[in-house]
Amino acid sequence: MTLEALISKRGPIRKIGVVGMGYVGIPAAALFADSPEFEHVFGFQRDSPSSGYKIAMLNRGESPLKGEEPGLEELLKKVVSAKKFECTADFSKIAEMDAVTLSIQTPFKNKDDLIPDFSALNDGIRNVGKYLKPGMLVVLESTITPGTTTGPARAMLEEESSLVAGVNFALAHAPERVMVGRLLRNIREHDRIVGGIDPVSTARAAELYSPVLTIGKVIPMTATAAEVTKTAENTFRDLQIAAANELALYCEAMGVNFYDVRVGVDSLKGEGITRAMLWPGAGVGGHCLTKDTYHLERGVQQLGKELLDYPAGERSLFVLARTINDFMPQHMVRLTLDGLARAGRPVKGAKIALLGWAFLANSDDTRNTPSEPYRDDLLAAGAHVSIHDPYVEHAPGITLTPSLDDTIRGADAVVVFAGHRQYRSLDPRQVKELSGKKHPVIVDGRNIIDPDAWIDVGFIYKGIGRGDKNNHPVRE
Ligand code: SAJ
Repeated sequence: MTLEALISKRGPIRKIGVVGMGYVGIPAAALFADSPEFEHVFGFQRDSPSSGYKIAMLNRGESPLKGEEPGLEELLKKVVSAKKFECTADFSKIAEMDAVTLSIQTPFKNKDDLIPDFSALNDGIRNVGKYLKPGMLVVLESTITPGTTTGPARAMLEEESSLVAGVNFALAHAPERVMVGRLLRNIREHDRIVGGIDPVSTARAAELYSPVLTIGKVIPMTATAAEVTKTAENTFRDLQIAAANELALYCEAMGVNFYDVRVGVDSLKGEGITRAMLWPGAGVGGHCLTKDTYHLERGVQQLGKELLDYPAGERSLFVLARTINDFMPQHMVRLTLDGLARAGRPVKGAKIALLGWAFLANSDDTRNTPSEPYRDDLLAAGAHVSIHDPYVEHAPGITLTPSLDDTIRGADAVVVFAGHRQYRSLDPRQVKELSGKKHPVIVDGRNIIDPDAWIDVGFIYKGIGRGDKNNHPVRE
């Protein structure tokens, strides 16, 4: 019997399994359960010491996710009390499902070798394979290296089930595009890339996702194209940021205000001509842009092998973009040292007030924060670094100073790393007073400081992209 016949024999998708109760799987399961088209949803979660607690919480309709997620808790309570969703560690129930999605994280083992750790995802895939039945649909939602769905994932599912993908079961990749803080909205409103290993799998996966989309629409393609889309969308964002960072460094070297140039370049609009220039800054953090470029690179190395035609000996533009973005915290060190030198202050023993540990403005997310390499370099240079962040109470390996005044008190340099709204209203006079210095240094990594207001009260100003101000006369 063909896959199409197996699927039509099974009829419309009614029972759905979601493997991995994390920030992607939980809202996805709740939205599937809330759709009248579907009968029942199981959330599959390993009863492990670190995350087994989620099972009981979810079955009480409570969300184990930290941070605000508008609408999620209410939705969970609704679908649990309607008995349309339940969480279980009993993976054998997968055998009763019509469709199973896997939303399991794929972090990198360590920041240096950038090899992804697929072990948790592979465990999930093997667990699904063990209970796979003819006519079922399996969808991978995790961010994966292009070639994973049609390669290792397919192989593990076939090995565990003795079934054949595309013949006995459907297989697809539908990458998640959610942002913490707007999980439900993103799933409902973002267009959904749906890539099957064959057209029948793509169609079945489109049937699974269409009911949860409100303004978003399904964009069908092959599984590998879907993997490339997900990694490329972040690679391109990282590239755009790197281009802005490089131009900002050039502007500083040429004594030019980057932000004037940006307005100028942006003015060439119309007839579809846009430059979409993003913003330079103290660096690029987070768990998306810092990794997805390397997934894409590994994909082309594995899938493209000798087939890739590229300028001989040249390294990837995308990897160079990563290098430029990762250079920005070092540039912030340079701006700080130049400022201290102008103030006649050796860096050894200097006090640095580091404002912002989160990687994103007005967020508590500290993953891969660019503040960390900056802080490490300043400590290595013999400075004292006190760290403040209004959204972060604690982070591994560092001590945060809760009070902004205490952080600034006695500082030789105040360095803005995150564009938190609280820092936009800093008063230069008060900060100078608190510093107790004749010429304290202010380094602006996120373009939120007005240079003249601080220079006028005696600060030594340094700002990313501000070649017009970085060598200003010091006000006595
Ligand atoms: N950044 C800059 N200049 C910019 C924009 C960002 O330096 O012009 C820095 C930020 O300070 C931050 C880092 O880059 O350190 C990442 O910022 P981000 O706005 O890209 O935030 P992320 O990392 O959370 O990106 C996520 C991604 N979403 C998913 O992977 C589902 C990304 O694809 C989205 O474009 C982005 O959110 C978004 O638009 O909110």
